[in-house]
Amino acid sequence: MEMTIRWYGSKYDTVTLQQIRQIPGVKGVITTLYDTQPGEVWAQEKIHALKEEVEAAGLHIAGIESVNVADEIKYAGPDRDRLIDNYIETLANLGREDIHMVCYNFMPVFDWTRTELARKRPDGSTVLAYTQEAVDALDPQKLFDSVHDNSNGTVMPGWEPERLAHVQELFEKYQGIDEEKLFENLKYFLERIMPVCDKYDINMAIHPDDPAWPVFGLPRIITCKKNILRMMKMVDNPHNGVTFCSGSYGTNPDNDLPDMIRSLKGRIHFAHVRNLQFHTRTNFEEAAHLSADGSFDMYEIVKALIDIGFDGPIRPDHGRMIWGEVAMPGYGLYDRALGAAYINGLWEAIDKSERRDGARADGERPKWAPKFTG
Ligand code: CS2
Ligand code: MN
Repeated sequence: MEMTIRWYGSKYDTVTLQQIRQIPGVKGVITTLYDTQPGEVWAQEKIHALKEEVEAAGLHIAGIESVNVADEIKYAGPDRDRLIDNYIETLANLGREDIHMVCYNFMPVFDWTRTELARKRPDGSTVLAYTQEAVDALDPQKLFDSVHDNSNGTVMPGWEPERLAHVQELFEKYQGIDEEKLFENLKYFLERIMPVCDKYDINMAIHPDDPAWPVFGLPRIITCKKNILRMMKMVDNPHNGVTFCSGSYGTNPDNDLPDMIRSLKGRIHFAHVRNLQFHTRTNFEEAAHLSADGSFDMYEIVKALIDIGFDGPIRPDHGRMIWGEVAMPGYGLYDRALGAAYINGLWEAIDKSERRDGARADGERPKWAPKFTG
């Protein structure tokens, strides 16, 4: 695996590349052209400039999150072929710049949904949280307004004001789109983009729907093992893969995360590792990455990734807001840095104990030889 941090670009992120560079083990960022709209072609010069900026800071681009898919592709509107052509051109431009992993999602209208952006935890940190009751009591426009008003002056990914200014109209476009239709539209999209992915060796990594069930009556399909395996099979190309996001699949406690990871061997191109704390099945909040702070056994998640030989980029996901930081909710520096350090620690411990202790059951230890690196 390669430890990475998501970075929104110097114009949009409160975290700098120089800060990211100082997190132990981080050499790669996952980034995006945050000022492009879904459906637009990403110009190669713009990608190149972003790459140069990242490289000047001693880092590299380990992948893109996200090249967003236009709603019109998701609901199969009359303009979808032109929009897919644009997507293909964007992928080719990324490939020409030697970028080989693209995260995206296929959620109608909204990206992830949370009902609170700053729920206070007993230790005074604040986190993103979700209750079904709050969603049931709100209409989509109100939810959008509250996300917008509570994002510390930042634009939350997937909640772009330009697109969501017309929430009601967007909802109407999805009338008649059920799970089956959405699967069909995803298949159509994937079949059209696979040739360019093959040509430039681009791994597409679909992000799961978050939460992993329909919200506001909109269908959601990337939610569980059965559906994700159906998706892998329906376009059976290794470039058609997934982002394994523990916090998103984990919103449904019936999802056995280590088992899902094992069943996706070879098709996980990107991993988001984070923890949640459940109060009830539909009332949860995000937690520190540490197992003891939330509901998940993070050791088992990391172990499953190691067991399948996962070697793609991995990143801590949403962090808590701590130590007085003011940043995009979920995307401050401090708690994500703690998360990266923790995941790195788990990884090193599990990896070494499996490779070394497994091979040295007789108790022999490797020679103690601190490295001099000059
Ligand atoms: C999510 C998403 O992983 C995350 O941080 O909150 O915003 C994710 O980036 C998108 O769904 C990927 O397209
Ligand atoms: Mn995620």
